[in-house]
Amino acid sequence: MDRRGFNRRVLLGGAVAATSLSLGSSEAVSAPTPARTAPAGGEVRRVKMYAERLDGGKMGYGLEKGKASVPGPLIELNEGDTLHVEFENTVDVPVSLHVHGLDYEISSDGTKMNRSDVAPGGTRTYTWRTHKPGRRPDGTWRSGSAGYWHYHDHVVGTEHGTGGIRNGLYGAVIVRRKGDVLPDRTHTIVFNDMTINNRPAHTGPDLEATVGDRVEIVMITHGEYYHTFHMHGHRWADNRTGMLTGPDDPSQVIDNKIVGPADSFGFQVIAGEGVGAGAWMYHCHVQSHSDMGMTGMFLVKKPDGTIPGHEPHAHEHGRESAPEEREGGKHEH
Ligand SMILES: [Cu+2]
Repeated sequence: MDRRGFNRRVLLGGAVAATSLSLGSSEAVSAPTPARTAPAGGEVRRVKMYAERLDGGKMGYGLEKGKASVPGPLIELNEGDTLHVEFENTVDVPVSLHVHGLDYEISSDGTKMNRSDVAPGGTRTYTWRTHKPGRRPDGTWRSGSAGYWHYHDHVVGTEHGTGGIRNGLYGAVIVRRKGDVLPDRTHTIVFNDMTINNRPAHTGPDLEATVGDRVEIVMITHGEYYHTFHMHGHRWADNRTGMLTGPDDPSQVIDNKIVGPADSFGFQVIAGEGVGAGAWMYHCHVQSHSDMGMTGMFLVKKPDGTIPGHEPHAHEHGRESAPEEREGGKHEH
């Protein structure tokens, strides 16, 4: 639609329709129905979580025995929710669960300092709470829990969990605010030392989508180095949700973000919006890091399933097949 047509719609009072049309312009990649949004929180939920040893010296968290993955399972909450994590340690050294960004009492800290780690074969319930934003009695504003956070071990190897994190004991936590737009699919990408999700160099993980899908990325960093996360053909807002709230939102729109150990952020993109299907790279933009293999593909398919110009596996020099790891790197639901 040209600008004149757009203005006419606004003048005719079709503000809602015009707004949704303007997002998609004349391209066939916008969602045809209003985005789904997060409900109000306030639920009390329980999950079982296991720490397990994996092949290749790795360790992982899982929601079922024998199903541990690197990264661990994606935990999604709404502001006001409480989560009780009944955690079982199936490995032969103490392991813990330590979360960033959420509310927890010291007994759920997951450190040796306060004996909140779990001995081999033991179990412990960690309780994570979240809260809505609001005004304190003194008039100052208290932020809500909503954000892209993460959890990790804090005791394997050293009292800071350096060995646990290095071996794969980490995962993503998303806390949503009522009204936050929900994605079609969420992927967790962790730059951990010189790996992505503890995978061999040059092996992704690859993220698959169809043009028009609303794809959410949670990006976490661990290890010793700084990195820059870059994605080809897609941009996001550098704010809590990674999305602009409207035309006056002052957040900077970026396609590259510098990150360091224990940082986390997230965003949503409409796959192929304005650019179409393709094998879009994402990678660390520290040049030596990308050259050493900190790179993967955002594989955006046409509705017929094809990707123009992309020969499957053509870019995968020396790629090792590791289907169980590929599964672990994705959280599709
Ligand atoms: Cu890097």
